[in-house]
Amino acid sequence: MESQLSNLLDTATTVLKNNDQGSYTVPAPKLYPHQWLWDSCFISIGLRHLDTDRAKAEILSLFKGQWRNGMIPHNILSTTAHAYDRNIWRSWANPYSPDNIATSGITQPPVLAEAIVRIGEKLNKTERRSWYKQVLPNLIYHHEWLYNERDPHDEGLTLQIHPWESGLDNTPPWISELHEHQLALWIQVIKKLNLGWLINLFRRDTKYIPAMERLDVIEALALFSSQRRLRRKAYKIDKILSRSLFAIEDLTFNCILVRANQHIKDMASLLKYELPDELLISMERTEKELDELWDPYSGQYYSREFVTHKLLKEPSIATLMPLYAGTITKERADQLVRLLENQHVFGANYPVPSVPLNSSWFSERTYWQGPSWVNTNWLIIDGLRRMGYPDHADALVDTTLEMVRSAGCYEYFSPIDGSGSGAANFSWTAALAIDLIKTKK
Ligand code: 9WN
Repeated sequence: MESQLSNLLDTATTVLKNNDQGSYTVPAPKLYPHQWLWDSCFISIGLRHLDTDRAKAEILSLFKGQWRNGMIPHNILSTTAHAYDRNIWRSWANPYSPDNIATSGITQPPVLAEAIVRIGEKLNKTERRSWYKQVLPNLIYHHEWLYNERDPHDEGLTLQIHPWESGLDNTPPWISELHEHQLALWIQVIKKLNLGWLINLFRRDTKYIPAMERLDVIEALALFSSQRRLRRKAYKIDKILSRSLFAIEDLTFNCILVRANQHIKDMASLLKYELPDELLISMERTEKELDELWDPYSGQYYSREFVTHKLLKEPSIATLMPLYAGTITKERADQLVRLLENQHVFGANYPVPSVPLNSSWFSERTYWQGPSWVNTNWLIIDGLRRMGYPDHADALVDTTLEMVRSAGCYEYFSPIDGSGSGAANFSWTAALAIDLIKTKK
C-alpha cells in the first residue's frame, strides 16, 4: 500500500506539473484552458506540499483578477487559449472589471479562505503572519462584496445567479429551477423538435469528452442562454434581479461561506486586525440562517429560492455540506452521517455520489448528476473530522485514494465501479489526492 500511494503521489505531481502555466494551473488540458476560482483553491491545497511559493502564486493570480467592487470572478481568461471565451463573457461591459484582464462576470464557492489557511499551515509563524497580512484585505473585500451584492435583504444567506456559481453545474436543484424559470423559447423549440443532436455537433466540450458524461444538450443550452442574459445586464446585480425569479441561495456555496468566515475571523484575530462590525454581523447571520435550510420531514438540508424562500427539495450531495460548515448540532450531523452510510443513499461502493443512488436523477457518469468527485469528498472528509467522526473520515480517505489510484486522476468517478470519467489528468483530483496522502492519519 505504501508503494502504491507513493506511485500515486508521483503521478499526481506530474499532472500538476503538466497543467502548470507558471503562476496558475489549468483544471485540465484542452477542456478547461483558463484559471478557475475554486479549482485553483483546491489545487493550491495540494501544491502547498510541493512548493509553498508556487501555492501562494496560485492564489495571488486569483487576486489579480479581482474586480474593483471586490468580486473574485470564477474565471480568469487565458490571453492565448480559446480567445473567443473573452468575447463570450465581455467582462469589460462592467465598470468594475479589472483593466487589461479578461474574466467571467460571476463567482464560484468561496474556498479561498480555506486555501489561504492551508498554505499558512505549511509556513513558520513569521511567514504565516506576513502571508495572511498580504492577502487578508483582498479576501475581506471579496466577502464584503458577497454580502453587499449577494445578500441584498440582509438575510444572511448569499444568492447565486447561475449554476456555474454553485460549482456543481447540472446538479438537480439548479437544473429543475432552470427548467422552471429560464428555459428560453428557442431552447424549448429545440427540445420539442429533438434537434439536440444538431447542437451537439457544435459543442466544444463533447469534442473531448463523450456526450453522455457531460451535461445534457438542453441543459447546456440553458446554461449558455442564462449566461448571455447576465452579459446583457452587464453583470449588474440590480438589473439581473429585477423581473427574474432565477436566484438561488445555494447550500454548498453558503456552507463554504460559513467555514470561510470562521477562517477569516481566526486570521484576523492572529493579526489583531479589527473586522468591520457590519461584516461580523453578516457572518453571524449566515450561520444562523443556515438552520432555515433544514427540512425536518425529510431530515435533509436544501438550497432555497431567493425570492420565495421555497426549499428546493431535489436531493443532492449538498445536503452533506453542513458537515463542512461545522456549525450544526450533533443530532443533525448524526442524521447526515446515516445518509452517508446508507447503501441506497450516499453509501455507494465508491462514495460520495453527487446525487443519491435512490434518486430518479442518478446517472453513474453524468457529471454532477451521479459521479463521485474528489473535491466534494475532501470537503466532507474535513467536515467529518471536525464534527467528530474520525473513522468515517478515514474510511472516506481510503476509498477516495483507492478510486484515484486505480482509475487515474480523472475529473469524476463512477460510484458503482470506481472507473474514471470526464477529463483525464484533472488538476484538483491530483492536488487533493496529494493532500489526502500527506495528511493521512
Ligand atoms: C464551468 C473547472 C470547472 C469546475 C466546475 C465544473 C466545471 C465549468 C464547465 O468545470 O464547470 O465553470 O465548463 O462546465 O462544474 O466545478 O470549477 O474544472
